[in-house]
This record gives sequence, structure tokens and C-alpha cells, in this order.
Amino acid sequence: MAKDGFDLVIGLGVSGRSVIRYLTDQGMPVRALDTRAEPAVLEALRVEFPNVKIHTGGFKSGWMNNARRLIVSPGVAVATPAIAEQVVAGKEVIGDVELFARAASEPLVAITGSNAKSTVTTLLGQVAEACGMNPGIGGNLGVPALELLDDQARLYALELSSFQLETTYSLSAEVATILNVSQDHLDRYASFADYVAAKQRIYDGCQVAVWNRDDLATRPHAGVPRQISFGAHPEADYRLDTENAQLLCRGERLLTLSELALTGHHNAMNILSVLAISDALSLNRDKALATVKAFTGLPHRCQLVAEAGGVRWFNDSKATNVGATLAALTGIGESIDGKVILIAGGQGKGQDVRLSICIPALLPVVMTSPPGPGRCAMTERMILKLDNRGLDKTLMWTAILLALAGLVMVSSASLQIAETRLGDPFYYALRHGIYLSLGLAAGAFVYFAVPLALLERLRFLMLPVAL
Ligand code: UMA
Ligand code: ADP
Repeated sequence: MAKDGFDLVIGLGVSGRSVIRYLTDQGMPVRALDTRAEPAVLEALRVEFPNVKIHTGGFKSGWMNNARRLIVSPGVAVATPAIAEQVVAGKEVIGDVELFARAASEPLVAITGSNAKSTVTTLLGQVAEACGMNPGIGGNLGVPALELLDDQARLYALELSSFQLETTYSLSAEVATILNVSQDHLDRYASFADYVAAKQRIYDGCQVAVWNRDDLATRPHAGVPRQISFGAHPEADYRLDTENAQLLCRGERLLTLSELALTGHHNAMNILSVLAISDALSLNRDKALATVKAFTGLPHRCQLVAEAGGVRWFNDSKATNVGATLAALTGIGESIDGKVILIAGGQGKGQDVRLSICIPALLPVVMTSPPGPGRCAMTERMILKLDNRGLDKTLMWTAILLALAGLVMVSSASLQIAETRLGDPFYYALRHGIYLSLGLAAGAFVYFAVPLALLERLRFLMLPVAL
């Protein structure tokens, strides 16, 4: 157990840094470690915290054994043997959100779900802002929870991942919600049930649970004092009336879907959840309605980025699991007559990536990286699957498919993966751009500089050369 009386921060990412800052500000003895040999922020940390001892390249057993408690970053699994053995030995193991929960004195809205967390947290923040609450908004969304602590804030809205919930014990949110649950992070959990159980921790000690009536895995346990549901289900308190394209609160019309800037079934769900939470907090309903109507969504979430030659291009690169992609495809499918090409990629995270719904307008799926060992069958409509070395071929196929399609949707985690693996979010985008430019330049050269008669003679050679 505790010997030297220091807190050991594990993981030197943005949340670890916020913990070091928070504890050192309070004059607490802190040490920190990272299992990477050279974490990107190491030098900056040494400058900012010259008195904090930092170890890199693994778990230092002496520090692990002697620390008073371990503050573990969300990206580091508590099941990691070096940490799990400390839990068994009885040491306190918590995360940054637990420290936040112990310190925050204003009401907290805690938001989780496999998808829509950032959208709902941001929109709720905008509603609270419009109502003069000066809310602190962050968590998994980006700004670490501890950096939100502010005497002026009258409300906090935290997006929480299952990873963060694993190391949080004192949340006791004013309002807690699980927006939806579908497969994600199964490379970290032993089973889907374990993943759902981590999400369910969000309801512990909350006053009001807002849950999705269409997704029973989001339903809170019996101990919650008050429950509000949303969904398309006839018994939902906040309901999408699909027949009349309107949103209702216990039978009373709130707005029609045509009044919203956002479209799609999934966005209607997101807006319902925000309205339900706002009412649970007694925020001004008129201001809430005005704010949700004007909301145009976050970048990279099913965002229309271009429209040319009858083809609409969507960036949905924040759809980092199958559930998100299905929701986006359904949403787009509702609003078009044409065809859809899905360009998907990223890490499989143990998901079953077969598309389980049939979108009549969905054309072949192009994948830019493998979905994970043993899980490669995406759909009977998938015509090819390429590995990481095949990015140039992907582009070629995409170009061919584009010629056939009426609408294109780009769904890829590559920005995030490029950022995580290579420190540059535009690494893959740049490569794609270079290949595209080369292709265009070659095409232009052939078109303008090569005589038509020669082209005609060479036409049989052209396809193999292009390949
Ligand atoms: N590290 C180790 N050992 C390990 C794993 C990681 O030492 O076994 C170290 C890494 O070398 C790195 C540090 O831990 O130096 C990174 O810590 P982290 O992965 O916990 O990431 P942070 O930078 O602290 O960011 C975290 C969240 N990251 C994760 O949950 C993976 C961020 O969510 C969040 O925005 C941030 O805290 C602020 O709260 C990101 C995320 O991808 C966006 N979340 C997942 C998701 O949304 O699906 C859950
Ligand atoms: P998260 O923060 O949970 O990753 P985001 O708000 O960033 O969620 O949205 C990520 C993606 O999830 C979007 O691009 C969209 O494809 C999908 N999505 C948005 N709302 C929903 C919903 N209600 N149900 C399922 N998927 C959704």
C-alpha cells in the first residue's frame, strides 16, 4: 500500500497532463509514467513540471508498488496486468473524471453512448449557453474534465467514454444518459456485455436518467429516482412521430422535422435527447427549441462537403464504428433517390463489420484498411477489400465507382488513425491528394498532348497501363 505518499499518473496524453496540473496546483506529490519510450509531449511536460519525476518506456514496478494511488488515463486499460495486480492488492485506482467528480460543485450532465456523444454534448452546451448557464463542456469530447473546473460555471456537460467510466466511482450526475449502444471497443472488453456494463456505470447515483426507448441496453437500473425516455417507440416520453414527421413531448408537439437544419433519423434522436435533458434541467424550452433548430452539426459527422456533377460528397470520418456508419447510411438513404458508395476504413476494434441492414441505394463498399483479424466479411455488396498498402488502388477503384454513382459518402477513421499513429491527421489525405493530382495530370497530358489517332491505336494498352 501507500508508502511514499505520491500519486502516480499513468499515461502522458492530454488527460494525464491535466491530472498532473491539477494535483501539482494543489501541492500534492505526483509522479508520472508512460509505457511509450518517447511520448510526444515529454519535453513539454518536463518544462511545465520540472519537479515531477517522469518515467517512460514501461511500468516502473517500484513506483507502482509505492504509489499512494494510481490515476490511470482512459487509453490505458485497468486490466493491464501491472495495474490489475495493484487493484488486487487494494490500491485505489481512479481516472481524471473521478477527480473531477470529487471536485465539481455544480450540477453535472453525464453523456455516453456508442455514438452521438459529441453531437449531443455540444448541442446541450449550446442550449445551456443560450440559457446563461456558462457551462463547462468537455470530457472525451476533447478538453479534459479537470480543465473545465471553473467558479463561474453553473453547469457541466461531460461526454464520457466507457474507458473513463471504468475508473469513475463518484459521478452522481444530475442527469445521466446512455444515448445508444452498439459494438465498439471490443478489442478492449472481454465481451459486449462488459462494454455495456461499463456504460451503465454512468447512472450510478444520478438524479435523472435519460434513456433511449428504442435501445433497451440503455435502460437504467431500478435505483434511479427519475427516468425520462426518448425514441420512436410509442411509449417514449420524447418521441419522434415518424408518420407526421414531428417531435413530441408526451403528446405535445415540440417542432416539425422540416424546422430543423439537421436531417436523418439519428439526428432526430439526438435532438430529442437534448430536449429531454434540457427539460430535466428546467432550462428554458423556447431557447432550447430555437437552439436545436439552428444547429447544423459538427464537422466530420455526416457533413456535406461538396456537390458536383450530380454527386454529393459526405465526410463522416468521425463514424468510428459500424453503428455510426449504419445510422449515417440510413439517414442519407432516407433523403436520396440515387446510389451510395461507402468508402470505409479504419481499425476493426473487434466489431462484426457485416452491414446488417440493407440500404437499397448502397453501392459497393470500398475499404481502405482491414477491419481486423478474422472479421473481414463486410457485406455481400462489398466488391473489394484492400490492405494498407493498397491505398493507390483504392483511389483507382473509387474513381471508377464514382462514375457509376449518384452520391458518394466517405466514411473513414483515417484522420484519427493518422493522428494517433503518425502524429499527422492529414498523412493519408495528403497521399490521396498526391495520387489524385498525378492521375489528373496524367489524364490532362493524354487528353491535350497525345493525338487522337495515336490514342485510338493504343486503346487496348491503356487499361493495363492505368492499372
Ligand atoms: N499509454 C500508455 N500505455 C498504454 C496506452 C497508452 O502509456 O497502454 C499512453 C500513451 O503513450 C499516451 C497516453 O497514454 O502518451 C495517451 O493517453 P490516452 O490514450 O488516455 O489519451 P489522452 O490524450 O489522455 O486522451 C483521452 C481520451 N483518449 C482515449 O480515451 C483513448 C480522449 O478521447 C479524450 O478526448 C481526452 O482524454 C480528454 O478527455 C479520444 C478517444 O479516442 C478522442 N476516445 C475514445 C473514443 O471516442 O472512441 C474512447
Ligand atoms: P461520438 O462522440 O459518440 O463518436 P459523434 O457525435 O461524434 O459521436 O458522431 C459520430 C458519428 O456517429 C456520426 O458521424 C454519425 O455517423 C453517427 N451518429 C450520430 N448520431 C447518431 C445516433 N443517434 N445513432 C447512431 N449513430 C449516430
